[in-house]
Amino acid sequence: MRAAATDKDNPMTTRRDFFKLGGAVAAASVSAASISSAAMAALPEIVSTDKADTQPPLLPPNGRPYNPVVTLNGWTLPWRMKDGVKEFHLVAEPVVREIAPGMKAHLWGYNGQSPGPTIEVVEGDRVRLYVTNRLPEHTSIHWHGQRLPNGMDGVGGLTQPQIPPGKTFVYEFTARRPGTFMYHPHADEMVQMAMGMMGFWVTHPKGRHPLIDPVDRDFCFLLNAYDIEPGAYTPNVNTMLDFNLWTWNSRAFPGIDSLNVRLNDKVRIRIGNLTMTNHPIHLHGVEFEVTGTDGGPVPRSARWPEVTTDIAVGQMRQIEFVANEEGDWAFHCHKSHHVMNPMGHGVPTMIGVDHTGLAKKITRVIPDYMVMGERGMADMAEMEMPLPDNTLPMMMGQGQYGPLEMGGMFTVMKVRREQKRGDYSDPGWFRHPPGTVAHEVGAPAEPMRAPPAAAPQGKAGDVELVVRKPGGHGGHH
Ligand SMILES: [Cu+2]
Repeated sequence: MRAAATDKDNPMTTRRDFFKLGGAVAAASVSAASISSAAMAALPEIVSTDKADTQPPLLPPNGRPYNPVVTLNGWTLPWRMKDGVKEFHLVAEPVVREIAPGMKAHLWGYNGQSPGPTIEVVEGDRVRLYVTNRLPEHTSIHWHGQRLPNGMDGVGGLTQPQIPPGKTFVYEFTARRPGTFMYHPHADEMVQMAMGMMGFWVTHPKGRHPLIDPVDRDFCFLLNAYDIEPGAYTPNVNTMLDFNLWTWNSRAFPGIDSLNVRLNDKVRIRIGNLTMTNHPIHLHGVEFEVTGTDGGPVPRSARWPEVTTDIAVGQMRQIEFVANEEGDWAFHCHKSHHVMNPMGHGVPTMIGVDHTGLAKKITRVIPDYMVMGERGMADMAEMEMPLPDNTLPMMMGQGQYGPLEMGGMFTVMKVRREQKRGDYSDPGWFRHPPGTVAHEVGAPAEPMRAPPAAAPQGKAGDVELVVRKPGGHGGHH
């Protein structure tokens, strides 16, 4: 695994050599300090996972109480309380992430997975974060959105020396502002974020907050994107825009778990965008309000109802609503190419093209030739096409009524009356009350047509035309 992830290693040599010069000078003067190997023994235990399942919320074993979040296809990092300080240990390392059943990616992440574990603390907590670098190149961690001493901001070269491979640095600050944050490297960013290095951070309010309501369910995830050629395992890190895997927490539908909710629960969903483009995130069934961003809670007077909210690059949004409609509600990015898995590109539009005869001629040369897309692309969801190893069909996912024709940034919010408080398990498909599902009716009768209007003058079909030529004057005076 390690070897596969280091194939982008060579171009880094120059930068690493540069670090060797700069690091020694900088280390003495900054607050993020290297830890000696003797001190390593005293570090918090490394907790990691190789699973891509949604883990149950981590109830705080100590410190101020709070209502924990649920990370979609992720987990929360346990901490060690030491002299009143919450100590976390993050390990930056190559990981294997299942993007969806049938496809694994060789990514970089933290503590066994990409994204890394969610960090949950409480407003006012003193937080100490050890970061061990097991990558083949240097790294750093920026704590996006936090108020902290400048030397803890994690911008390699600017506020600290880079963390060299094999070394452990420590960050320490007080979580001053409650809200929705994330962490990611500020070192060789294009490569390290394209490889999946990122994680969520939630600072819960201490006690009641005038702008932060208690909720029954609190979900979080990051938007990310990869360019992994069908059959390959490692992302192309130079891709600027044309990604082929649009993911939530490094999972593509149907690999993204559903958000399982009890009827009438108050629900908060926190989302951060670390892709290279914006994502209009759309929830069916209810209206929501954006109650906060990475800048903090939104004043109540500035909230309005929405069913879609656009999340720009580097932004975070938290949405809230009461889940008072039962059902299986789609929840997805509204860019239609972002609810697709690979192979959707470079195919000409064939809708309306009659292939009859043509296909027959081609099959004389290519026996298993198959016409795709002359009636749209929906047939592809039903097709069992031979795929290269380790990729996903472009549309997949099965619902109770057939193929969902979705991939990428799509999942379902399942709202159920019988779901128990605190139960996040999947209740299965919604059982619709009789008579409430769209259904076929008998063959339509001949459409009613209005009788042809009697033309007052001239023959029927005589139409007066106004002809305009490009660049010229109107042809009718
Ligand atoms: Cu999108």
